[in-house]
Amino acid sequence: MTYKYNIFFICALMLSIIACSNDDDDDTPVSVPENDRTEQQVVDNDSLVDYLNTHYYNATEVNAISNPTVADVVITELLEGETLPSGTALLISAVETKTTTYLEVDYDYYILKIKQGGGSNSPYFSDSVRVNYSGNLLNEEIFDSSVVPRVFDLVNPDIIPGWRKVFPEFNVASAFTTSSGIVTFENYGMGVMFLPSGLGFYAAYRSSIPSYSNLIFKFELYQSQVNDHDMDGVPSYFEDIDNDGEVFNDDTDTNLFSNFVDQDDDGDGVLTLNELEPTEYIINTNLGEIEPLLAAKEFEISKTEDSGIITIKTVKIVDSNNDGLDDYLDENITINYN
Ligand SMILES: [Ca+2]
Ligand SMILES: [Ca+2]
Ligand SMILES: [Ca+2]
Ligand SMILES: [Ca+2]
Repeated sequence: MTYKYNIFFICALMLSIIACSNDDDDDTPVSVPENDRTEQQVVDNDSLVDYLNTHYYNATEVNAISNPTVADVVITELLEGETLPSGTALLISAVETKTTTYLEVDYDYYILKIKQGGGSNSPYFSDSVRVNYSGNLLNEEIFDSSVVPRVFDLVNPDIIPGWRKVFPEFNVASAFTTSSGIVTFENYGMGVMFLPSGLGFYAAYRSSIPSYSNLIFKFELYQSQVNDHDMDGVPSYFEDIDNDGEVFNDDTDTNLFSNFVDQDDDGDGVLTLNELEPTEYIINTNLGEIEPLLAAKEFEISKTEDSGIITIKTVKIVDSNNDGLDDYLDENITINYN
């Protein structure tokens, strides 16, 4: 487990350097006046549904591949009067329709799920993910794609909200192998997302992406890593207090730092990390001991292994006065557990 995470971090660091240099081209977003989101969603959804009704993909061919890649999925327009070629599926009958509320507007978006992914976990919306992807507009123009797998923090401001909605619907790879420095992933999540502009870049204009563009991303989801952005012991996905799948709008102490980047969430002077109950587990695997199951609001903050002895440190959220408000969010409780 430790080995896997180390690999992840090293690659994440390397890839973020590559990613940064790639982003230096003339792709700076330009703002234009924003359309009404509800009206724009109607227009966008009409375009998306029309696209899904008039395009098909090579279903039989792709489904026969055990680890299909972005390049294997071919979407083709069904011309007027043409019959659907055998071995293909019309997108409208192959996609799952999803709905979400974002910035108080209800959005429909569509997922073509080709492989669920065989790994045991799915990313949380605030995790970092390692993916391969190719993004194009409805006119087929590819505006961005990864040459090698890239790592993205899904709550980075540059990341579109649609990615936070879609990746948690898939599982990561079941395994990976490394040979001559090349990492190969097995049985990863794979699909295509069809997003309205409101879950994309919306009004922002880039050289290759006009304002209000609906976006299509083909992707392969390899790995994910739970983020705790402020390192306060509470994972970022758990700092979404209103449970709307976004972390930017939760600020318990209204100090303008959202909880996921606030180390003292209730502003009571005791750091969140100190308002959590710490536990250390020592597991001697040489004696056949196994790792404990953690409580519902207990999170691992470190894990080390040495000669078969595993040491796990956790923190647990507590509500010491049982008023339904956890201590780290309760400014009237200031117990310091450290
Ligand atoms: Ca939220
Ligand atoms: Ca705050
Ligand atoms: Ca926090
Ligand atoms: Ca408190």
